[in-house]
Amino acid sequence: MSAPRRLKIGITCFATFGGSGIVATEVGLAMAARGHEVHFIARALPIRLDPATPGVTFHEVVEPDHDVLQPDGAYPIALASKIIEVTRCYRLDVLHVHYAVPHATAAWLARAVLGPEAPGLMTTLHGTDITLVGADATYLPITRFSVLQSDAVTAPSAFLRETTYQRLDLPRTLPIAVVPNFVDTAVWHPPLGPRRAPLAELFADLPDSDAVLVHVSNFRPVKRIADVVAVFQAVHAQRPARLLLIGDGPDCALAEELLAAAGLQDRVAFLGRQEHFALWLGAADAFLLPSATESFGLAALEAMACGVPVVASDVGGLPEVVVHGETGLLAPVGDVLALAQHVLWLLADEPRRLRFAAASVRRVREVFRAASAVDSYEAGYRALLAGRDA
Ligand code: GMT
Repeated sequence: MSAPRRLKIGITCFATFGGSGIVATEVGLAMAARGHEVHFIARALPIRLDPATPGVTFHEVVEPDHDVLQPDGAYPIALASKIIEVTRCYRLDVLHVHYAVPHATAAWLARAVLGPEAPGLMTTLHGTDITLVGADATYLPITRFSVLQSDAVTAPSAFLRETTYQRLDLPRTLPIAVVPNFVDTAVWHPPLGPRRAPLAELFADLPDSDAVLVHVSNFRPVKRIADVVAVFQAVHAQRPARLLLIGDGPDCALAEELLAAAGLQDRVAFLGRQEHFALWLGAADAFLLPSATESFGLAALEAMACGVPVVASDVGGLPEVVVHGETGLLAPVGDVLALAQHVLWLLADEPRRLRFAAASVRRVREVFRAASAVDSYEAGYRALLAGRDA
């Protein structure tokens, strides 16, 4: 039997901090490690991508500076042009775009120009591209059209698959495969040394009895940063607590303001944007994710992989990630008192917290294995190519 053909794969994603770019990068790196030729086509070097990785080439999308097209307005056209250029130069077999808007649209445009030499197209939906941006009445017809024009469509959760059918009014005959987010457990694992040791550089004095909570996000309104602060405040009212905030975004200032108003700023460490924060995660007792919606919650998965139980909103794809009462605890969106009670209950009994921590690590290793997700994407590429050849 001959070896499976080496594929030439183009990957398009947003390069900034955010789950979709991270997943895209991990998929590309894993494909390169499997011997495929991978071309990242993005506006900037995607976060966590080392361009020196063997088998990987980075192609920067540059928007020409013309007065009539503001730089942002030019992005989809510049991206389509780059996809055309890279496809012609490297003869891409497959283009895998992450985040439907405007990536699937730019891919459709590029394929229309390329004609018979066009690569197959897989579109991976990530969440706000459907729930927020794509379903906006302004963009809806184009989002729907672009998703329909893809040869394969994936979503990270059953929740997002169902939401996409409903919001975009798509026919059920269009398959949307659920490929969950995943983490590299060689990077995201429980601390090997004393769990709280890294915190010594953040807090001069940290009694063992203090609870340590952590939140990681892009600090956008959907993350409900005010609820992170309110939960922390309610926990601290019952037992001394500390909070680690990792990430950056529009609502960072709000967090600072609310924490200062509550007189809690000295109990909080703002760590800003970080690429590698497994050590900080592993030092915490619980991870807070009170989002308004979440298609999956990659940050929750990273916390679980580090042995940190998640206390989160019972919304979107989160119940598919966090098993209530086993790896974490869920409460309705906005119910900060219930979330705080969950944290207090979890931390009231150390053997209980350890049970949740061990169950979290186990679940990541059993259900969200990188190899399974990468197998699914690779099989998807081959199936769509076989479909085209047929
Ligand atoms: O969380 C964000 O706001 C960033 C966003 C993105 O598109 O980068 O994340 C979305 O995609 C992630 C990767 O698939 C998911 O884990 C996040 O749950 C999802 N965010 C939302 O649905 C709000």
